[in-house]
Amino acid sequence: MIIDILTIFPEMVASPLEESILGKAVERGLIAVRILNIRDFATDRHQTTDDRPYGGGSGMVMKVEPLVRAIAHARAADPPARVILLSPQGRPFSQDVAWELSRERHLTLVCGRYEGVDERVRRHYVDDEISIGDYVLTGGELPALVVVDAVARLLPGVLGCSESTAEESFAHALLEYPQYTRPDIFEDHQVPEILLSGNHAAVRRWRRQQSLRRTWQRRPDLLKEADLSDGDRELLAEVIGDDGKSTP
Ligand code: 4FV
Repeated sequence: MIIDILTIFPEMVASPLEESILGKAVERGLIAVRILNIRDFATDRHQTTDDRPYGGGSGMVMKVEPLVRAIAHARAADPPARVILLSPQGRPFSQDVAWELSRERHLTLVCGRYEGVDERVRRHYVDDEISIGDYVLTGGELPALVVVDAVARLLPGVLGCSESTAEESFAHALLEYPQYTRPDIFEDHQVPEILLSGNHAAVRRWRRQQSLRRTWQRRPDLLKEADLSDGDRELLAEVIGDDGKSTP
Protein backbone atom coordinates (compact mmCIF):
# COMPACT_ATOMS: atom_id res chain seq x y z
CA MET A 1 0.00 0.00 0.00
CA ILE A 2 1.17 3.54 -0.83
CA ILE A 3 0.33 6.15 1.80
CA ASP A 4 0.92 9.84 1.11
CA ILE A 5 0.79 12.35 3.95
CA LEU A 6 0.35 15.98 2.84
CA THR A 7 1.45 18.36 5.59
CA ILE A 8 3.29 21.63 6.26
CA PHE A 9 5.09 19.87 9.18
CA PRO A 10 6.77 16.84 7.56
CA GLU A 11 9.15 16.21 10.47
CA MET A 12 6.11 15.84 12.74
CA VAL A 13 4.97 12.70 10.93
CA ALA A 14 8.36 11.25 9.98
CA SER A 15 9.63 9.76 13.24
CA PRO A 16 6.56 7.66 14.23
CA LEU A 17 6.91 6.02 10.82
CA GLU A 18 10.51 5.03 11.54
CA GLU A 19 9.79 3.22 14.80
CA SER A 20 8.47 -0.15 15.86
CA ILE A 21 5.87 -2.01 13.82
CA LEU A 22 5.25 0.82 11.35
CA GLY A 23 8.98 1.33 10.85
CA LYS A 24 9.46 -2.37 10.11
CA ALA A 25 6.48 -2.38 7.74
CA VAL A 26 8.12 0.46 5.81
CA GLU A 27 11.53 -1.29 5.87
CA ARG A 28 9.90 -4.49 4.58
CA GLY A 29 8.08 -2.58 1.84
CA LEU A 30 4.66 -3.58 3.16
CA ILE A 31 3.74 0.09 3.12
CA ALA A 32 5.42 2.86 1.11
CA VAL A 33 4.98 6.22 2.83
CA ARG A 34 5.53 9.51 0.96
CA ILE A 35 5.55 12.64 3.14
CA LEU A 36 4.79 15.64 0.88
CA ASN A 37 5.43 19.16 2.18
CA ILE A 38 2.52 21.29 0.99
CA ARG A 39 4.86 24.32 1.06
CA ASP A 40 6.77 22.79 -1.85
CA PHE A 41 3.63 23.27 -3.95
CA ALA A 42 3.23 26.98 -3.18
CA THR A 43 4.30 29.14 -6.14
CA ASP A 44 5.10 32.45 -4.39
CA ARG A 45 8.62 33.08 -3.14
CA HIS A 46 7.46 32.94 0.49
CA GLN A 47 5.84 29.56 -0.14
CA THR A 48 2.63 30.85 1.46
CA THR A 49 0.13 28.13 2.36
CA ASP A 50 -2.36 30.12 4.44
CA ASP A 51 -4.24 33.41 4.31
CA ARG A 52 -6.90 35.42 6.19
CA PRO A 53 -10.50 34.14 5.95
CA TYR A 54 -12.89 35.83 3.54
CA GLY A 55 -15.68 37.40 5.55
CA GLY A 56 -13.31 38.22 8.39
CA GLY A 57 -12.87 36.37 11.65
CA SER A 58 -9.92 35.08 13.64
CA GLY A 59 -7.26 32.67 12.51
CA MET A 60 -6.01 31.67 9.09
CA VAL A 61 -7.23 29.29 6.39
CA MET A 62 -5.12 26.96 4.25
CA LYS A 63 -4.96 28.22 0.67
CA VAL A 64 -6.52 26.18 -2.16
CA GLU A 65 -3.70 26.36 -4.76
CA PRO A 66 -0.81 24.68 -2.86
CA LEU A 67 -3.19 21.99 -1.57
CA VAL A 68 -4.65 21.25 -5.00
CA ARG A 69 -1.19 21.09 -6.59
CA ALA A 70 0.02 18.73 -3.83
CA ILE A 71 -3.08 16.52 -4.22
CA ALA A 72 -2.59 16.43 -8.00
CA HIS A 73 1.02 15.37 -7.46
CA ALA A 74 -0.10 12.57 -5.14
CA ARG A 75 -2.81 11.44 -7.55
CA ALA A 76 -0.26 11.24 -10.38
CA ALA A 77 1.20 8.06 -8.86
CA ASP A 78 -0.47 4.75 -9.68
CA PRO A 79 -2.51 2.97 -8.41
CA PRO A 80 -5.23 5.63 -8.19
CA ALA A 81 -5.32 7.30 -4.79
CA ARG A 82 -8.17 7.65 -2.35
CA VAL A 83 -7.70 11.23 -1.10
CA ILE A 84 -8.87 11.71 2.48
CA LEU A 85 -9.08 15.02 4.35
CA LEU A 86 -8.71 14.66 8.12
CA SER A 87 -11.08 17.08 9.85
CA PRO A 88 -13.62 17.29 12.71
CA GLN A 89 -16.36 17.49 10.04
CA GLY A 90 -15.41 14.06 8.66
CA ARG A 91 -17.19 10.75 9.15
CA PRO A 92 -16.16 9.04 12.42
CA PHE A 93 -13.09 6.84 12.18
CA SER A 94 -13.60 3.30 13.54
CA GLN A 95 -12.22 -0.24 13.31
CA ASP A 96 -14.66 -0.92 10.49
CA VAL A 97 -13.38 2.15 8.60
CA ALA A 98 -9.81 0.96 9.24
CA TRP A 99 -10.68 -2.41 7.66
CA GLU A 100 -12.36 -0.59 4.76
CA LEU A 101 -9.27 1.57 4.10
CA SER A 102 -6.94 -1.43 4.49
CA ARG A 103 -8.45 -2.77 1.26
CA GLU A 104 -7.23 0.31 -0.66
CA ARG A 105 -3.89 0.28 -2.49
CA HIS A 106 -3.12 4.00 -2.36
CA LEU A 107 -4.21 6.44 0.36
CA THR A 108 -3.47 10.19 0.32
CA LEU A 109 -4.03 11.84 3.70
CA VAL A 110 -4.43 15.62 3.74
CA CYS A 111 -3.52 17.31 7.03
CA GLY A 112 -5.22 20.63 7.72
CA ARG A 113 -3.84 23.35 9.99
CA TYR A 114 -5.10 26.69 11.38
CA GLU A 115 -8.86 27.05 11.10
CA GLY A 116 -8.93 24.43 8.36
CA VAL A 117 -8.70 24.24 4.59
CA ASP A 118 -10.43 26.37 1.93
CA GLU A 119 -13.88 24.81 1.43
CA ARG A 120 -13.21 24.32 -2.29
CA VAL A 121 -10.58 21.69 -1.41
CA ARG A 122 -13.13 19.68 0.57
CA ARG A 123 -15.84 20.07 -2.09
CA HIS A 124 -13.92 19.52 -5.28
CA TYR A 125 -10.56 17.85 -4.65
CA VAL A 126 -10.87 15.15 -1.99
CA ASP A 127 -12.74 11.80 -2.07
CA ASP A 128 -13.45 11.36 1.61
CA GLU A 129 -13.31 13.14 4.97
CA ILE A 130 -12.57 11.41 8.28
CA SER A 131 -12.62 12.58 11.89
CA ILE A 132 -10.84 10.69 14.65
CA GLY A 133 -13.07 12.19 17.31
CA ASP A 134 -15.25 15.07 18.45
CA TYR A 135 -12.51 17.34 19.71
CA VAL A 136 -10.38 20.01 18.00
CA LEU A 137 -6.66 19.49 17.47
CA THR A 138 -4.05 21.95 16.23
CA GLY A 139 -3.52 19.97 13.03
CA GLY A 140 -4.44 16.90 10.99
CA GLU A 141 -1.03 15.26 11.41
CA LEU A 142 -1.84 13.24 14.53
CA PRO A 143 -5.17 12.08 13.04
CA ALA A 144 -3.30 11.04 9.88
CA LEU A 145 -0.86 9.00 12.00
CA VAL A 146 -3.76 7.40 13.86
CA VAL A 147 -5.26 6.32 10.55
CA VAL A 148 -1.90 5.05 9.23
CA ASP A 149 -1.30 3.03 12.42
CA ALA A 150 -4.80 1.51 12.57
CA VAL A 151 -4.79 0.64 8.84
CA ALA A 152 -1.18 -0.57 8.46
CA ARG A 153 -1.47 -3.11 11.28
CA LEU A 154 -4.34 -4.78 9.39
CA LEU A 155 -2.18 -5.37 6.30
CA PRO A 156 -0.95 -8.96 5.82
CA GLY A 157 2.49 -9.46 7.33
CA VAL A 158 2.63 -6.20 9.29
CA LEU A 159 1.72 -7.73 12.62
CA GLY A 160 3.96 -10.67 13.52
CA CYS A 161 2.19 -14.06 13.67
CA SER A 162 2.14 -13.78 17.48
CA GLU A 163 -0.11 -10.81 17.26
CA SER A 164 -3.48 -11.30 15.69
CA THR A 165 -6.24 -8.88 14.93
CA ALA A 166 -8.75 -11.70 15.37
CA GLU A 167 -9.35 -11.44 19.11
CA GLU A 168 -8.82 -7.77 19.79
CA SER A 169 -11.27 -5.11 20.86
CA PHE A 170 -13.90 -4.31 18.28
CA ALA A 171 -12.92 -7.45 16.31
CA HIS A 172 -16.32 -8.73 17.36
CA ALA A 173 -17.57 -5.33 18.47
CA LEU A 174 -16.72 -6.30 22.07
CA LEU A 175 -14.03 -4.87 24.29
CA GLU A 176 -11.00 -7.10 24.78
CA TYR A 177 -10.68 -9.34 27.85
CA PRO A 178 -8.16 -8.55 30.60
CA GLN A 179 -4.57 -9.48 29.83
CA TYR A 180 -1.97 -10.66 32.37
CA THR A 181 1.66 -11.79 32.25
CA ARG A 182 4.32 -12.83 34.78
CA PRO A 183 4.66 -12.50 37.76
CA ASP A 184 1.49 -14.30 38.88
CA ILE A 185 1.51 -12.26 42.11
CA PHE A 186 2.50 -8.59 42.31
CA GLU A 187 2.02 -6.63 45.53
CA ASP A 188 -0.63 -9.14 46.58
CA HIS A 189 -2.41 -8.72 43.26
CA GLN A 190 -3.01 -12.26 42.00
CA VAL A 191 -3.48 -13.29 38.40
CA PRO A 192 -6.90 -15.04 38.05
CA GLU A 193 -6.39 -18.76 38.81
CA ILE A 194 -8.24 -19.78 35.65
CA LEU A 195 -5.41 -18.35 33.52
CA LEU A 196 -2.87 -20.52 35.31
CA SER A 197 -5.04 -23.66 34.97
CA GLY A 198 -3.90 -24.72 31.51
CA ASN A 199 -7.55 -25.54 30.81
CA HIS A 200 -7.81 -23.82 27.39
CA ALA A 201 -11.58 -24.29 27.05
CA ALA A 202 -12.17 -22.78 30.48
CA VAL A 203 -9.78 -19.92 29.65
CA ARG A 204 -11.64 -19.23 26.40
CA ARG A 205 -14.97 -19.21 28.26
CA TRP A 206 -13.59 -16.92 30.98
CA ARG A 207 -12.14 -14.51 28.38
CA ARG A 208 -15.43 -14.35 26.44
CA GLN A 209 -17.33 -13.67 29.69
CA GLN A 210 -14.87 -10.95 30.66
CA SER A 211 -15.25 -9.30 27.24
CA LEU A 212 -19.04 -9.40 27.60
CA ARG A 213 -18.97 -8.06 31.17
CA ARG A 214 -16.51 -5.29 30.36
CA THR A 215 -18.48 -4.26 27.29
CA TRP A 216 -21.75 -4.34 29.24
CA GLN A 217 -20.24 -2.18 31.97
CA ARG A 218 -18.24 0.27 29.88
CA ARG A 219 -19.79 0.32 26.39
CA PRO A 220 -23.36 -0.96 26.44
CA ASP A 221 -23.78 0.83 23.10
CA LEU A 222 -21.37 -1.69 21.56
CA LEU A 223 -23.27 -4.61 23.07
CA LYS A 224 -26.36 -3.56 21.12
CA GLU A 225 -24.35 -3.85 17.87
CA ALA A 226 -22.75 -7.17 18.79
CA ASP A 227 -24.24 -10.39 17.42
CA LEU A 228 -24.45 -12.34 20.66
CA SER A 229 -24.98 -16.10 20.68
CA ASP A 230 -27.27 -17.77 23.20
CA GLY A 231 -24.08 -18.93 24.90
CA ASP A 232 -22.99 -15.30 25.17
CA ARG A 233 -26.34 -14.38 26.74
CA GLU A 234 -25.94 -17.11 29.36
CA LEU A 235 -22.38 -15.98 30.09
CA LEU A 236 -23.53 -12.39 30.43
CA ALA A 237 -26.53 -13.33 32.56
CA GLU A 238 -24.17 -15.17 34.90
CA VAL A 239 -22.12 -11.98 35.27
CA ILE A 240 -24.94 -9.55 35.76
CA GLY A 241 -26.72 -12.08 37.93
CA ASP A 242 -30.09 -12.00 36.29
CA ASP A 243 -32.00 -14.46 34.16
CA GLY A 244 -30.75 -12.81 31.01
CA LYS A 245 -33.93 -10.80 30.52
CA SER A 246 -32.05 -7.47 30.70
CA THR A 247 -29.24 -8.60 28.42
CA PRO A 248 -29.83 -7.14 24.93
C1 4FV B 1 -9.31 16.62 13.46
C2 4FV B 1 -10.09 15.70 14.16
C3 4FV B 1 -8.98 17.97 13.92
C4 4FV B 1 -9.16 21.12 13.10
C5 4FV B 1 -8.54 22.41 12.74
C6 4FV B 1 -6.93 20.68 12.48
C7 4FV B 1 -8.03 20.18 13.35
C8 4FV B 1 -7.12 22.15 12.37
N1 4FV B 1 -8.93 16.06 12.32
N2 4FV B 1 -10.13 14.55 13.40
N3 4FV B 1 -10.69 15.82 15.35
N4 4FV B 1 -8.37 18.79 13.02
O1 4FV B 1 -9.27 18.35 15.06
O2 4FV B 1 -9.43 14.80 12.31
O3 4FV B 1 -6.93 22.54 11.04
